[in-house]
Amino acid sequence: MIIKTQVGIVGAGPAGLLLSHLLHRRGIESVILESRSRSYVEHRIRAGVLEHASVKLLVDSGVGQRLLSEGMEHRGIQLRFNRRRHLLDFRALVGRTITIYGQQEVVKDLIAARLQEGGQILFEVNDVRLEDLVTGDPSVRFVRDGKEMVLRCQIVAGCDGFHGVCRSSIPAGAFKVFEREYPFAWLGILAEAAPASSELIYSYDERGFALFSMRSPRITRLYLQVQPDEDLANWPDDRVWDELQVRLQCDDGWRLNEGPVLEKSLTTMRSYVIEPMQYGSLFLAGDAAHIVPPTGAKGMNLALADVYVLSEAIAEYLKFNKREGLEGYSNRCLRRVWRAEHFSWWMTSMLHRFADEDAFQHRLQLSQLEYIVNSPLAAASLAENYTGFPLE
Ligand code: RFL
Ligand code: PHB
Repeated sequence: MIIKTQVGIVGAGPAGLLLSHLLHRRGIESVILESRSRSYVEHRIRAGVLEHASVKLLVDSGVGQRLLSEGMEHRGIQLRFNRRRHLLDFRALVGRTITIYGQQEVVKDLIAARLQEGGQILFEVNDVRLEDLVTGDPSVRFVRDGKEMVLRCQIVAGCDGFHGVCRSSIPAGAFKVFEREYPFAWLGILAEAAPASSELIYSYDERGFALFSMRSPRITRLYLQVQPDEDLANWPDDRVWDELQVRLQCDDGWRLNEGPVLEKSLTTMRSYVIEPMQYGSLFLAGDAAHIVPPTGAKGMNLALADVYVLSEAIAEYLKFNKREGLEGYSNRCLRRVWRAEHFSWWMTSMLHRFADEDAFQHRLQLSQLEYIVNSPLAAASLAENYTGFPLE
C-alpha cells in the first residue's frame, strides 16, 4: 500500500512530534512513523528541564496549556560542594528562568494536539528503510500489521533518536562524526517523595556526582554517577538512598525525603555530533544527529530547536520553492549544537569524579566551582548557557 504526504517523519519523540505540529501550523502535511506504541512513548521517563526558549516555542505554537499550569518554573539551581550549598539565581544573573516539565508530558501534549488536528501518527511500525534519498523523490518503506507499506514524500525528517535507522542510511564518506565517551554512567530513580528542595541540586562529592531534581510536588527525580558497566542488581533501593544522602549532604543538616522507588535506570554518557545533519532529501534532527551528556540538561531542548529551524526551512521550500533555508539548515543548527556540546562537556567535566583523576585535577574542579559561586561574571556565563539562547 502506498501513502502520499509532503514530509515523512521517522520517530515520535519530541523532535518528530513538534516538527509535525509546526508543519501543520504552516499548512504542510506530514506522516509520522514510530516503532513503539503510543503508551510506550507517553511513559518513557527522560528529560525534565525546558529552557526559556523551549517553553516560549511550545506556548507560542499552542501546545503550552498544561505546561503553563503544571510546569514548575525555577529561578535557578544549587551547586553543592565541600558540603556547602550555593544558589545560582538565573533570574537575577541573566533575567531568564527554566521550567521543570517531564519530557513524557511534552510528548503527551504533542500527540494529543496532532491527533486532535487530524495528524497521522502510525505507531508500532517495523523495518523502516529509507530509499532514493538523492533522486529528489524519496520514499520510506516499512511494515505495519505484517503488510509492506511505502510512504512517498518530498522530504524525509530523521527524528528517530540516537539508535534509529535514519543516520545509518547515509553512506560512509558523506559525513563526519565527532564524539567523546565518558568513563561513567548515571543511575537514575524516580521516587514517590516530596522534593526536599525547591531548586535542582548539582553536587560534586568525593564519592562522585549526584543530582537532585523533581517532576511534581509529590515526585522526586535523582541521579548518581556510577561505573559505566554498572549492574543495576548491585543497587537495591536502600543502597541508592544511602549513597544519595551521603553525596547530597550539607553542613546545615539538609536531608532528602525518601519514598517508594517507581523507576530505576542506567544512562551512558556520551557526546556525539554528525556533520552535516543532511543528506539529499534526508534531514536529521534531535538525538538522531547529536547527543550530549545529560549534565547540562540540553538534549530535548536541542531537539526542539532543530525542528523549529527545519519547519521554517521546509515551509519555504514547499510553499515558495526557496531552497536557502534547507541548504543552510545544518550550519544554522550546528552553531547552537556546538555551544550545547561544549556546555554539557564542561558541566560534566567539572562535576564528576574521574577514575584516573589525580589530586591536581580535583583541585582544578574545586577551583572552578569556587570561581562560579564567587564571581557573578562566571555565574552569569553558566546561567546564560543553562537557561539557553533565544531561537534566532
Ligand atoms: P527520542 O526522544 O529518542 O525519539 C526518537 C523516537 O524515534 C523512535 N524510533 C523509531 N521509529 C521508527 N523507526 C525506527 N527505526 C525507530 N528508531 C527509533 C523511538 O522509539 C522514539 O520514539 O529523540 P528526540 O525526539 O530527538 O528527542 C531527544 C530527547 O529524547 C533527548 O535528547 C533527551 O531525553 C535528553 N535528556 C535531557 N534533555 C534535556 O533537554 N533536558 C534534560 O533534563 C535531559 N535529561 C536526557 C535527560 C536523557 C536521559 N536519558 C535517559 C538518555 C536525562 C536522561 C537520563
Ligand atoms: C531531570 O530532571 O531528569 C534532569 C534535570 C537536570 C539534568 C538532567 C536531568 O541536568
